[in-house]
Amino acid sequence: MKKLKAQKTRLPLPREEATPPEVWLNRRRFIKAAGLAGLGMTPLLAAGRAMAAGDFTLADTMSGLAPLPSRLDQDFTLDRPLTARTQTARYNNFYEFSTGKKVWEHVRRFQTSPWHLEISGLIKKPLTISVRDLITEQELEERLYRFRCVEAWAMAVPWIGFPLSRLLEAAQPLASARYVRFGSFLNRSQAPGQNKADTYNLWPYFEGLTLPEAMNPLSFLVVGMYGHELPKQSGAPLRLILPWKYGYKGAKSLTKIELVAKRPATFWNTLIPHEYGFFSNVNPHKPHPRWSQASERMLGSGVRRPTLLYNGYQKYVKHLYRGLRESDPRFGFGRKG
Ligand SMILES: Nc1nc2c(c(=O)[nH]1)N[C@H]1C(S)=C(S)[C@@H](COP(=O)(O)O)O[C@H]1N2
Ligand SMILES: [Mo]
Repeated sequence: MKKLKAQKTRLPLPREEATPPEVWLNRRRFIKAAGLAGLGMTPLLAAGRAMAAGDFTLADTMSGLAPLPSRLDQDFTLDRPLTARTQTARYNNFYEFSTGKKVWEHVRRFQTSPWHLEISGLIKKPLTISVRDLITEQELEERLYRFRCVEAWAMAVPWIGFPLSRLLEAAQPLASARYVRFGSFLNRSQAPGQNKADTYNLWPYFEGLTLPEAMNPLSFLVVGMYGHELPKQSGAPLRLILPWKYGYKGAKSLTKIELVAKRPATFWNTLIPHEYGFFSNVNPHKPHPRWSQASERMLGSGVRRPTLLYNGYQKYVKHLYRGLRESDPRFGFGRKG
């Protein structure tokens, strides 16, 4: 997203074998049956040893992540192989730590436990809950989702979490609540990117959805991936995943969910309004001002695929946007994008 800098179309990364979803599912079954969740770490440690920042390796960012038992949601099937776990761990967007992709090199000091999520605003039941309690109290699901960054790279990931609607319903939104605002953490001593006095200095990261978008069954609060807790660089301990939207709509390392009456401002839209709109649904026909969105490049394999409208999730979300322009007063008076 760096302004004024063209995006590279190829990654200088070695190819790595991705996993067909069937193999992932069978492996999960095997691991569950044998109680061997730790086994999944072995190839990863081998790969991580070869990548080090000083004495800190990629493997260090993933060792010690607790396995998270979950139930596979069979509704979400993939049309492509899963992205290898190490690829999703070593190529990230997380501007609190770095404007480059090797975020993992900068997360060592980041403390993600204990962690609290606050739900506030136009609701009957304001609530602050620890992520520990969320993980033990919520029934966790595993969902295989496509993921698309606005920069035209993509991945396919087995996320673990639960529908955002569950928390919102428990909070009991008032009739006046029309939007949901999301806020990430602020910790300048642990997140080096939050000290930079440059154009990105709007911390903490903030995003927003309409209430119907937030209540959509696809909107997923994520606490894990690949059978384990989230690595720090992937937005530990809690992030939002909205598979029909560009990746930046889903805030990582979430601390706040607030129900509001007016369309909230968002981080990227505030910084570069003509490039990053409020809705930002994946759309091959709407080019970014600086690049095409017609195709995407899979992390790891480098395979190019045609971009799917709503990232292939139109049956779940199309109705939310029928006949609606971003400037529609029903969606409040934000800036167009
Ligand atoms: N707090 C926060 N959340 C964020 C970002 C960020 O910089 N800070 N980047 C966004 C962008 S642009 C993308 S593509 C995804 C990247 O998630 P990943 O690194 O796990 O692939 O996180 C999104 N959420
Ligand atoms: Mo992104």
